[in-house]
Amino acid sequence: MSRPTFALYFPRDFKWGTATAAHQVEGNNTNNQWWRWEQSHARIMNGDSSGLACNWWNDAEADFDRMVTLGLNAHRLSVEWSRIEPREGRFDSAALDRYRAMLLALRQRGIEPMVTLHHFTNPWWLEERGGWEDADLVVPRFCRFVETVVRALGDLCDLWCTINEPNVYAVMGYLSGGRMPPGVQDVSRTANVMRNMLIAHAAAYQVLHQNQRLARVGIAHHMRYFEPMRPGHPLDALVARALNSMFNQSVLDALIHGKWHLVLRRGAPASARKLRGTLDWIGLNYYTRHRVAFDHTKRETFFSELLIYPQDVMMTDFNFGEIYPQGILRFVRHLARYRLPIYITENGLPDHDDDLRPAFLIQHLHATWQAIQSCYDVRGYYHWSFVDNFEWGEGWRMKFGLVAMDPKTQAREFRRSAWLYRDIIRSGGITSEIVEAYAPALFQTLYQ
Ligand code: IFM
Repeated sequence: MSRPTFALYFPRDFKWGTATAAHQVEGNNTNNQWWRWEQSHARIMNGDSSGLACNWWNDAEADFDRMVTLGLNAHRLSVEWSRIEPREGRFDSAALDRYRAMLLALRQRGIEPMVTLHHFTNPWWLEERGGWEDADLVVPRFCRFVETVVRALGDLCDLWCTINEPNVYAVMGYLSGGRMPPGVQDVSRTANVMRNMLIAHAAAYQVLHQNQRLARVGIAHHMRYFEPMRPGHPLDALVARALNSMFNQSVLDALIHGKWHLVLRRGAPASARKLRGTLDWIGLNYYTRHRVAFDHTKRETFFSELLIYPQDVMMTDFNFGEIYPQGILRFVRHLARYRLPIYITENGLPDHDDDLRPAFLIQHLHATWQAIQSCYDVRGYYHWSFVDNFEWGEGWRMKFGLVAMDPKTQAREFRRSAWLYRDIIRSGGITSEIVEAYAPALFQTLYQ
């Protein structure tokens, strides 16, 4: 007996995209703190460094052509502050021209750009003076940079993402003790950096609107799904709730309600009132679920994470995280209360042999579709990432791309999931034929 057919269609104007960040793809970004950090090989897995990355500074257009092959109509990329302002107050018009050329090339291919203004990297001149630790230093300089960018590129882009993952930047750089520069481990400095990034976001929001009437400004907010390691254990539940509040909710409460969370208080913080209402849309970067437990031996944070997962739990390569597609739906449901458009600004996984990605993609898009069915205003999905790129401290070993790339030769090859994404985009959604062809084991779950 033949199987029934079904089609889960997305809205006609849905943005089908991918996402990248300047330092991870451009190559030879020698003038920021990450490049310097990479020069000490012990810090990056396998002694890797970003090097030529994916050679986008010279030829992003070749990958933009490949995006056309897949039928993408959106791409999120970032501009590199250290290229545009290599020395304090000196702006490089050639760098801005190169970004103009990239945005134009995307538009000519029918791909709408979303531009991120800060994605983990700082010009060295800023970092040397304390970077994001000093609000008086960084906020006005970030605003001046943003103003320069919107004036130079505003005719080609109106969808702006001010800052990528302030919580990840702060935690990885100032709490993890070495996963990202400057390699600090200090709770209060972490909170301070996160707070300064949110202040800078709010200031940049005003700058963008003052310079572009129709600017649509948001943030890419990384949300992790925290659950107690031992279900029903009160202290684990407390830890999960605290992490959710500090990592996920604090950013939203600051930018939507103008409220700091307790953890963001250090000394006498400036009022958060100015931050209220500084989002035109919310970007959700969603990857994984984390099971956490109270741990009194962890003096700074009081929690530890489950590292060995039971057999039946789906994990990505290198234990990057647990695959939990329902998380997308749950977070969208949570975000919907703010009545703002939502973009899934990142979602993906490291999967070098592409054996997990097809099901991952279908399941996460299915959860997104379910959210849209519930009338939640999800406008687009940007898969992380288009092409394998430099994954920060993990170097080149984590393969996030729909397109595989060998950093030694720059050779590219579409992975099977690239064709899957193309077929979904072509069909306007997930059809039973697509599920049969790429992940037949999911058929029963999707057909309900
Ligand atoms: O590669 C990163 C990206 O720069 C920020 N969000 C998470 C991705 C995967 O780790």
